[in-house]
Amino acid sequence: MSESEQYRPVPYRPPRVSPEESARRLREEYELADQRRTVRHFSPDPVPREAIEDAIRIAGTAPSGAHRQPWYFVAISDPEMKRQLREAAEKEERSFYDARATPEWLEALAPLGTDFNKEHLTDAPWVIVVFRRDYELLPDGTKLKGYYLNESVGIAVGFLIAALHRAGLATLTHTPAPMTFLRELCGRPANEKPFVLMPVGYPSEDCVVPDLDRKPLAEIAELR
Ligand code: IYR
Repeated sequence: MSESEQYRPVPYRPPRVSPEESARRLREEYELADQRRTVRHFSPDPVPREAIEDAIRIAGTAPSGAHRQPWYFVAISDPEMKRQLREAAEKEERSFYDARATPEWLEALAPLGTDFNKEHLTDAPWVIVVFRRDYELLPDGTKLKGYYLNESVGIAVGFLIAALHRAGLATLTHTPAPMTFLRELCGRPANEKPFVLMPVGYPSEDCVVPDLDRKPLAEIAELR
């Protein structure tokens, strides 16, 4: 895609879904969505690479600013790479929990039971590192800027989480801070910034999650 391309619309005729069928699908989708929990205790059971590829393909269907598709996914199953990832992430997290986090932040995290220990990074069969691509470098050296980068990549990650959940796979949305080490570890170029780290797998047999409530509709929305 070069910047000088013109608008050339093509027909779009998705099959119309009846209101009844819509209602049924939405109820079903909510039941499923409400069963999803962020998991911090993973089984080492393998997940086929095709599942990861298919889920990333779904993430790549997300809408994006100016359709620049400003994302790149690195899925890691190599044990040595996961070990290095864990080591680097734990180094950052230790300084976060011991020094950088404000008391208010630590208080907010207390009910989640998180700490610097990131065993999920080596336990989970896959860790997906999502990068935000700030600009495309065209073969002639010109930079093609991305737009609404965080919004676009955030939506793609949402698609990814939902697709994996639907496939019976658990995820953890992990954003070690700072994440700069990920770019080097994954050998990615300077136009890409680490956005999120996502262990993927099955919950371990002894997996526990915090006892959380979700806000009811009336607290998160109003319809006028
Ligand atoms: N990045 C740290 C801390 C952390 C921050 C938030 I906000 C969370 O919802 C969970 C954890 C960590 O991964 O432990």
